[in-house]
Amino acid sequence: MLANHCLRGSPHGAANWCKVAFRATSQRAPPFARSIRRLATKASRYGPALTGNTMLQHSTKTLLRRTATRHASSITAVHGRQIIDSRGNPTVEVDITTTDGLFRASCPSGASTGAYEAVELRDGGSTFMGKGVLGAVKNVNEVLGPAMIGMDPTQQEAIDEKMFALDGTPNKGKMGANAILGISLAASKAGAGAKKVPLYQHYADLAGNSVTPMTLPVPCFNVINGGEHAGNKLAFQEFFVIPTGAQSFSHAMAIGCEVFHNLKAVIKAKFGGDATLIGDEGGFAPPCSVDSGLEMLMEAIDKAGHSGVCTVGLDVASSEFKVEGENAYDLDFKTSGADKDTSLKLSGDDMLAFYQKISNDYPIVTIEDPFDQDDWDNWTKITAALGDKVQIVGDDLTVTNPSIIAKAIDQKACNCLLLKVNQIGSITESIRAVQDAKRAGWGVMTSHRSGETEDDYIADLAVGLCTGEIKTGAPCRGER
Ligand code: 2PG
Ligand code: MG
Repeated sequence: MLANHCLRGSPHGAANWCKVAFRATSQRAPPFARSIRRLATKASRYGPALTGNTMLQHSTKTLLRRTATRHASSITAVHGRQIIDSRGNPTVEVDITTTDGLFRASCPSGASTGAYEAVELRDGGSTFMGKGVLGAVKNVNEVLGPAMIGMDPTQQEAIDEKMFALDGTPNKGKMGANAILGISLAASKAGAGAKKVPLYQHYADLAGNSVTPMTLPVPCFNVINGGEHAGNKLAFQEFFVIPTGAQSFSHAMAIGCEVFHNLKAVIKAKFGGDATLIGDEGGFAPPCSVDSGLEMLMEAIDKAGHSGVCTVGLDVASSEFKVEGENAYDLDFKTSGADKDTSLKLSGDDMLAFYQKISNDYPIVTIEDPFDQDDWDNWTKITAALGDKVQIVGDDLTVTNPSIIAKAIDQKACNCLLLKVNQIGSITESIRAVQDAKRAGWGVMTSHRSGETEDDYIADLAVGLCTGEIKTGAPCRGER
């Protein structure tokens, strides 16, 4: 069953593909992707994005109802520790104990990080290649955590604001966004626990969203990995297959898996078995170009019998290959010396022409980070040129930061927000970012990071914040 009311007000033609966000049915998803599995078992659907007074009224009513029926809860202990993420790098995990039990959360970490993201505190030195997070853990255990004792975990904004005050910097550079987010996330789970509601319900309450009806998001499967996420020469970072014509979330999952396996066969036939090794997000990392990657994707969709049901998308992550000081992008940025193909250095106009061409040649519905995070002119150009039929997604551009989102709205630089909570470092600011994006009529895609843990809160964010779209990598590897 399809819901046609999510993301109401998305201005661009590509909004149609969002209309297939799924109402949950009783179906169960395959057991490989924890976040996706949780979505599939939530028998709920969400309503249209709310604005202004309506949002406030819903929020107040819902909160009053909930607080009236629950016992007061308070935080009795906070404990942080260092754990290892999906890429073998340390990250922060936090346990919050309340009068209702123990609640655990962990922070993800990016590779193609935006320059304006909140500061992820790393220890430096030689241990773990300088990537240890013991300093951030110390801040959790000795500064932020003790300040949380006695607080009500349902009061997310008060919790986050207290941590912002203790940090005192505009980018969380003192305590570390990884320390603050670890507590913010764990507190949100404790808040849901105190209210005895699922986490997605708590996020919906915090955002002032109507809790019923709810809808599951359309999964965007990143089945070809390039850029900073893979050892191949491919410049573009992510190639999505998107089952926009699926009838339900479990149908979408089946389609994603079938295309993934068919793509493996297509790649093997073309390049041999070695080329079916995978990148950081579980997608294949073949030695292909952008065109041949899209071509193989279409072949796999066709072979799987899903032509007409699937569209495709890209995360270019172009900040990684912008040529410093020039209006140019180096699509052969991973090669140096005599082997470098200089014909792959394209100007901003060439890039735009390329996006226009591939959007005509393939059923592309979404393009993320088509230009560098500081290349505002080209962002505005592509949104004017293609935004009616292709969703233009800000990731490194907007870094889930309400003040940068305001600039992007003003400059009409994109029409969709990529939601990554660790870019900004708290649940409260992430919710604000989503609300601002929706008020501007943008779409919102909830996102994992390329370095992940098995924490599956993004599934709840996607449902509770009514984002309608989610990307969690390929249907391959447990953390995806
Ligand atoms: C992205 C992400 C996730 P990273 O660019 O959108 O796919 O990658 O976490 O490396 O920034
Ligand atoms: Mg991105």
